[in-house]
Amino acid sequence: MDTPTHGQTGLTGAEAVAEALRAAGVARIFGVPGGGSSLDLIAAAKVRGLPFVLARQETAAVIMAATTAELSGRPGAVLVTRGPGVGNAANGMAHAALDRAPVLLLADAFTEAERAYANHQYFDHAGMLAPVTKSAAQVTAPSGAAGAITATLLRQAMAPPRAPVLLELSGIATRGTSAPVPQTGQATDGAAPDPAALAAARRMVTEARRPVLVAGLEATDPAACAALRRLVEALGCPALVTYKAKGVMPDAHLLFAGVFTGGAAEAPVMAEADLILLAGADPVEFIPQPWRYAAPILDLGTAPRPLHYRAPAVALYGPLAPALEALAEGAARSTWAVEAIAAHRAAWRARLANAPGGNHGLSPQRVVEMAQEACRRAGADPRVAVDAGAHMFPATTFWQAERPGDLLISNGLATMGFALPAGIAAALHDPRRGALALTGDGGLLMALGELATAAALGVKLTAVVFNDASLSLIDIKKDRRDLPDGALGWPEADFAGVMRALGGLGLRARDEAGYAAALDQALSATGPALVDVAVDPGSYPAQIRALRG
Ligand SMILES: Cc1ncc(C[n+]2csc(CCOP(=O)(O)OP(=O)(O)O)c2C)c(N)n1
Repeated sequence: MDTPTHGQTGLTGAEAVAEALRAAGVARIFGVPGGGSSLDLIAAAKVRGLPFVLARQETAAVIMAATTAELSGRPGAVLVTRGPGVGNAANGMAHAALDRAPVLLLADAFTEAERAYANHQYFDHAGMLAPVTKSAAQVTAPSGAAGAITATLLRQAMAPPRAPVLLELSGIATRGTSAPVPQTGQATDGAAPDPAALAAARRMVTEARRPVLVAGLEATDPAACAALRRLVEALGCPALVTYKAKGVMPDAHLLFAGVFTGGAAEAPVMAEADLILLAGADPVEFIPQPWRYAAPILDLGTAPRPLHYRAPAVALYGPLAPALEALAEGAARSTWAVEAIAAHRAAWRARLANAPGGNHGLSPQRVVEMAQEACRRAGADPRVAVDAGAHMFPATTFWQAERPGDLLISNGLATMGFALPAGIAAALHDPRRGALALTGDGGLLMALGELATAAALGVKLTAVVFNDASLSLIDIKKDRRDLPDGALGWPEADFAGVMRALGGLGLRARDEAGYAAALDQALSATGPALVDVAVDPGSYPAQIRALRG
């Protein structure tokens, strides 16, 4: 066991790292510890009032940290053991990379002395994670620079485009000579936009008669969101949101025109544009289909994009809020009529509607709508976390968001197993609002252990499982292929029973009346609850055709 070396001044490496995390505004550390440095770090963090949240699996822990980062605007932190801990965290890190979340992964590592002989559990952590990390560093004993190294990594993670970073720790119980903890600067908000690019952008906006704005993940920043709404209202133009920007323009807003994925469902309104204004929309948010529109693009973003679907005519990169504010100032009204925008919105919703449920279960659309109706009845205002799968289409279309962060999703990576850990993190972040996790049964099975995490924490979380005993999104794509039995599905599982066994409230619903009653009961519970609801997947194929073309 590492023991602190006394007789030297300054902090231990673990203390210096914990101080740097706290100075950067990290809210809590998630993870699954190993026996080495991660234990030192948990203890040092505890003394500094920084709680540790034990997850059941490392990728879930990274998703929790990434979600906390998205919601707080501060870096997320997660600690894992060396070897398998890092391996298990890799998919979470890929999520953080492609969903632009500033997460610091703190991984136990071998000391220099151990590296001379150790093979067991050793692989090159930084090499394995290189494609999904912006930077990586090590703290090895004894190091007086642990605080500074941590602060530098956190700054890099927060610098646009935000990204995960890796810090390998060994021997951090040792006291360094001195370890001053520098203040971690927040992302440089507020810098004025480049005058030439701004002038070009202004000209484009002024000359456009029918602009359409697409808000993306970078516009969830509160100042950017406020400025974006001012710009849209000044232009009186349709505004669409990506999945991650749900709520940047509220679904109930007169100028809200739908969700933009780059697919077919939103094409009619986009096709009428004479200017497409991408506002903080990262190309990672669009589905891999060729760009459909001829209108020139004005690209506003926090940082240049390495790859575009279509090269923008004008680009303005830097802090988003000042750029949007500068464009809103003096922006003239477009020729769009609100009635035309309302017609587009209604037609978009109609195209994506699910058919009524059948013998197999409820309409997926009704599962979403009824969940929101039940929240209103209960006076509840939970954030909603959505998993990857066919159920995400009704969830992202029919869940009505009002503010950024109302809907959480893995979109850049689109990983299954997201909704449950994200919901837990959202409920910890804001216990008053709590969270709903909307998940397919396949996605839930990938993160099932986190039901135990939710139960142990007692968080206000309701998981709604769209139970169709299959990987429906993949089933839709099988076409005429003759697949063996069991390739895309399984015997129906009793998730309510699983939830009860793990210490939460578990309920099962097989019709609308039963579902409404189960939701009421779940939403009035003080701790976590799970509603296992049978859904009829029959209308997914038509929905995905309407969505993607
Ligand atoms: C980790 C991971 N593995 C595989 C996939 C590919 N994939 C996307 S959706 C899906 C099926 C999801 O099934 P389920 O969770 O039951 O939701 P449903 O489609 O039935 O709504 C699969 C396998 C993925 N996105 N993420």
